Amino acid sequence: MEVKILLIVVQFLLSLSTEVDCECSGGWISHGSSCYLFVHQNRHWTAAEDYCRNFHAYLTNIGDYFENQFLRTHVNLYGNGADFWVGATDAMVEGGWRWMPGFDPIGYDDWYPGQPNDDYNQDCMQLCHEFHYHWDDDHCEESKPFICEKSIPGEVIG
Ligand SMILES: [Ca+2]
Ligand SMILES: [Ca+2]
Ligand SMILES: [Ca+2]
Repeated sequence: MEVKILLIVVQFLLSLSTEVDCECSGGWISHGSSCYLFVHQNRHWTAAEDYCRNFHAYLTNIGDYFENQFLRTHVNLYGNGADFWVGATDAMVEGGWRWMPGFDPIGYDDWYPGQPNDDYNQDCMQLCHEFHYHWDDDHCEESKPFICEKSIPGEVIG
């Protein structure tokens, strides 16, 4: 019962943050200085990146704790138990994780304990359901849902 009430409160807060937003177009959700699209279609990592680019967006870059918590809360409520691709890869240099497309090194991080483990060459980052949506590396050619992000015009990319 208490969990149910908590979920209702969280959903209410999420709906508030959506309602006050005048910047994001239909289907996109506002948080901070960005708009996010949670795409419930299975694509491999590169195809997911292409999909986001079609919207002048990119696979989400997670810059801080608050952005991470926003994304984790959302997929926890609405993710249907799926894993979600996000925008970092170490395909160029093993262990040299970068946010695409800007090649920005990872600052804040939220890897699940023991990850990234590069298990049989895992080079793409996901929010992993099994790991309570903390970060994990997985095989880029696997198909799964993903999250696009674009910065609100006039604001700095975060
Ligand atoms: Ca971001
Ligand atoms: Ca790797
Ligand atoms: Ca892994």
